[in-house]
Amino acid sequence: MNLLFKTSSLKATLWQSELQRLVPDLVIRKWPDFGDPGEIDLALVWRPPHGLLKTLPKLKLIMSLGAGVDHLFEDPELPRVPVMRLVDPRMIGEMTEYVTLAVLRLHRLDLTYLEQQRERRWAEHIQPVAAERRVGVLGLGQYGSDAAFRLKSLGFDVAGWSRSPKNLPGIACYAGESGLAAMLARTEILVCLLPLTPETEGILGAGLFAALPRGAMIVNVGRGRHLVEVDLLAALESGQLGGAVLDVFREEPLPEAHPFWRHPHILVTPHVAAATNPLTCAPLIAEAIGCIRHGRPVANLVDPERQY
Ligand code: NDP
Ligand code: OXD
Repeated sequence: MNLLFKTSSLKATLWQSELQRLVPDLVIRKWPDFGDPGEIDLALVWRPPHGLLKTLPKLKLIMSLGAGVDHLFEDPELPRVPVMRLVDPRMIGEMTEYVTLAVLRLHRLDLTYLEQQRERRWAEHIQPVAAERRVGVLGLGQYGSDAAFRLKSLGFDVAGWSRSPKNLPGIACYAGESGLAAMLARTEILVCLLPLTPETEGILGAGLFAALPRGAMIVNVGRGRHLVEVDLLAALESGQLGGAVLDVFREEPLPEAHPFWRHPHILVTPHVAAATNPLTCAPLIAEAIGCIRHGRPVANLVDPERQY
């Protein structure tokens, strides 16, 4: 089988050696010089150029080099070929670490104390305990539910929102349009772990911020296009929002002149919440290739209608 491989990862060499070790007869064709498009059976890609995948007539499976698949569905010429995403427990654990740290930092007023330290100002603020802090998680899928359970185990008062109704022990679950307003009204720290789809793009905007209690804080680890950046700046300016931890951005890398870099109430990380790891993800790819070879159903296929 011939695999088209396109990545910008620093771990490309490790990816290739792991795939070759697990599937010795796999022919890995690295983009952009991948030879005859007519020979490609499988694609393992991150942000392929629009129109590339439709030039592969024998393509049987598109595999995302990440959990998200928005980088595939944004191609207007994406062929009607099954799309698989990575569901890796290691990545989920990393994300939960990131979200826990971000929520704890906001909960413990870290941004305020960092600002005070810069100004050498000694001032104490009232500190609620976790049980008195209401956290809301947008998206209760692989990542959102794991993060919600961990936050709950730390004592936070946790709610979550999804498209379909859920029943997760210890988590107040809300669903659909009507559920969103109810969850926002009780949320002091909001975590976005939604996939980016036409329905969720721009969800973190002025309307949503206004539905949160005054001074609420947000963590965005979904995608940059969930957030309306000017609305965040306005909400921080007016005091409607008290702070934000952001890992994903409309433009990545975040441009040097972007106001988020220097904003005293924003913490920026460079899209590192959960990194794709060749040692744990290559076995998932090898398993999918085995399924294609033997006509078995592939796990973690994406619904093309929902786009996640
Ligand atoms: P899943 O597909 O497992 O879960 C998605 C969740 O979002 C589901 O609960 C789903 O509801 C809910 N959802 C989707 N659309 C809507 C909607 N319109 N209204 C309400 N709820 C909705 O995704 P994952 O948890 O695996 O991943 C989530 C995202 O995390 C990825 O798509 C990616 O963008 C991001 N990510 C970011 C990383 C980083 O490093 N920053 C790393 C990895 C992922 P339902 O359950 O009802 O279907
Ligand atoms: C992913 C990501 O989707 O790293 O896996 O953002």
